[in-house]
Amino acid sequence: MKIINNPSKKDWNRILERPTKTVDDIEGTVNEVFLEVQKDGDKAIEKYTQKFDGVSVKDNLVSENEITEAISLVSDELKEAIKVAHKNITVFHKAQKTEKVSVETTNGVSCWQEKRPIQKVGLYIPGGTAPLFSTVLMLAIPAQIAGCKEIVLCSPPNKEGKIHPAILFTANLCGVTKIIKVGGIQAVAGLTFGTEAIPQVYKIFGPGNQFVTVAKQLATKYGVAIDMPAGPSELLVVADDSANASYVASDLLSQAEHGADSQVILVSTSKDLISKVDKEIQKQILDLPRKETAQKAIDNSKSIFVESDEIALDLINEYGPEHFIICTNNNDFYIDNIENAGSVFIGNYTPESAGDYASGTNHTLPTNGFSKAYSGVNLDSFTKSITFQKISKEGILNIGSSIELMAEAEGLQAHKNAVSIRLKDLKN
Ligand code: HSO
Ligand code: ZN
Repeated sequence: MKIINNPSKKDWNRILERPTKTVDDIEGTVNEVFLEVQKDGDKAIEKYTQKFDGVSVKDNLVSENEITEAISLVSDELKEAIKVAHKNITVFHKAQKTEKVSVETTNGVSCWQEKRPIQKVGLYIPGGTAPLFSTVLMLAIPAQIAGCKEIVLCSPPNKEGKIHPAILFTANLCGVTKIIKVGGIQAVAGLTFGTEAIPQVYKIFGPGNQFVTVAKQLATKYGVAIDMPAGPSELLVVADDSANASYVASDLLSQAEHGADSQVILVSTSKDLISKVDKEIQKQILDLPRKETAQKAIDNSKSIFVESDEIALDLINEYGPEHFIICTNNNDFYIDNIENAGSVFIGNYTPESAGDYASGTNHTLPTNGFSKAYSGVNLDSFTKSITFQKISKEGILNIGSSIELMAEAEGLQAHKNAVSIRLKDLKN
């Protein structure tokens, strides 16, 4: 990792810059696939699955038989582990349910707010080098708790035209209503327009490569909501001499192995810790099966020495990490004052992997500084709030003249009339 010593504030932005890629050339392809899926439906889906995934899939709906087969292929040990995670994620997300909010703002004027599930949601689970069945838990569990009626999961088929058994096992465990073997841009386009095989949905969730990310953005132009703009994984650790350097190194590597474009940052008030962590990374990385990927990410990553916790905090809030690990003598200072982070992990025994899999929190989180304005996926991501109001005769007498005056002042006579006509009756 590159070591940066006490950088001045004006350099923070440059130092903390994320590895970016250009999307210009992708947009053309995404547009083309969208237009074709909109026009030709499943025929276009089949064509692009052949083209991008290199496999011919005639019937892309996963059958009961395929699910039964997948269940038999997952080891009992792994099934148990997934169930432990399932339980904790369920407990945490069920606890996020809120009561209806109801108040009488003025005598006779009742207002309330209630949440309703988004009826149809699409969950995208990437294929590729790591089959992220844990992401199925993170998306399908809150969708089910929220009460979404249609939960459609799309994931790309491998060269044998199959989805990884652990993904199918987990989807089945979490009450996914339809599983479709389709990935990439064509999956997002299918969920956006609907085809005979793929239901149209109101909101699309889940991570993916750049193509999926750009496709999700295009989906919003057609009126489909998305969870958040996605980007490569990030982790920022703040640690001092109270931290265990080998634990810190293991955490940094855990995010680095996601992709060459992952970004991991260590911020510390201790030069000694920085050098210990660096040595540990070099040692631990040798044993990783994904060491090449991790090394590329580490090459782009930074250790930043700062002189105080206050400066560290400032810098971290400026960056807004997706994952933030705190391992210092002063943990409460960071806990109380962190403004921008997707998910926070505290102390020597809270590895980020815990939140990735099994502690109960969600791992679908805002990257690329979006933690300044976005929340990670949570129960509310699968609901929307509806407001209600009921006004009595007394209520309209109480607020009617204010409405009349405001409507008049905005030049909206019909608005005023809707109140005046009632007040006149009530006053007679
Ligand atoms: N850290 C990833 C999630 C993940 N990790 C899935 C392992 N499996 C993005 O938050
Ligand atoms: Zn991870």
